Amino acid sequence: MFGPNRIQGKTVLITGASSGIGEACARALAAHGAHLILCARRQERLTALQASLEAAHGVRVQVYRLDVRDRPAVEALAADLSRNGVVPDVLVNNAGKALGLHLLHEGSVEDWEEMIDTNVKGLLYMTRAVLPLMVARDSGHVVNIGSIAGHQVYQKGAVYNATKFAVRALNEGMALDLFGTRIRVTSIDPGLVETEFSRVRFHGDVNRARAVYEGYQPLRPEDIAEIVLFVLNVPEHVNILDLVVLPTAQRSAHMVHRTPSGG
Ligand code: NDP
Ligand code: 8X3
Repeated sequence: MFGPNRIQGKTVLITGASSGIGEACARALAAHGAHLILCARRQERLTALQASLEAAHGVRVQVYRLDVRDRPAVEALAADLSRNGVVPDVLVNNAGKALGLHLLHEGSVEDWEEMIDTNVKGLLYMTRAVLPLMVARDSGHVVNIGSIAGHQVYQKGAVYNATKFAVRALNEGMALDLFGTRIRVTSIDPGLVETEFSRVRFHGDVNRARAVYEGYQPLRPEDIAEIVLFVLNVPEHVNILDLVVLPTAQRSAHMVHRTPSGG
């Protein structure tokens, strides 16, 4: 991180903090003195993370077992924060997934619904619940985790692509609707990051998931966390609206340079 630490003492709410990019963001932010509100469905993972971050960094970490698709639960979380006088300085809308890789006419409607409900509606529920708290005090920062898949469509990915195109539209729309406020809005749009993402996409097929990351150096979740830190740490008059981040070996959603040595 460059310059002074502007993250220290801030309160950051992260969805999908039990794994991958969300977990890496939690670790990086805690190491820089941020207090955390961590949400995901696998509460036992969050509780372990909470204990280790509190012990290592002396920050406050609250955990919530939360399914972002559950609108009443999302609203209850915001009400709970409000009741306790907690206003997140930062909301990281990270929870998301791809499910399946199929031609549209062969795809699973259940997979489509889960992707749309999580990536689009869940992000909207969180934003609708938390943003009014930021607007009321005219400060805050929303970081949406989009994807290169929201810039370029690839075959068999249409529905995941559509959800990430939606995230890009919502990011832009949020920025416009917050015109005149001091609230910043950023989308971080990664290419291939080695997390549980592909294991989830292929419904637990670990061999197929591993193959996605073979023959090149994919991004690590820590790379994205470092970029989130950077984006949050720039001075208040600076807003990074949208940032596409790819592995050096990846030049588009369709082009990944793989070699036998994986170099
Ligand atoms: P992971 O599968 O490792 O992490 C996904 C996180 O989302 C988990 O913490 C999971 O927690 C949480 N999550 C999933 N469903 C829900 C839900 N209904 N409610 C609450 N939390 C949920 O994947 P990544 O870290 O890679 O993915 C994070 C984000 O990054 C996603 O939005 C993804 O689309 C995006 N992305 C990923 C890329 C990649 O190549 N990995 C590239 C570009 C973008 P739990 O299961 O405990 O609820
Ligand atoms: C995740 C990256 O290329 O699998 O958003 O869609 S990709």
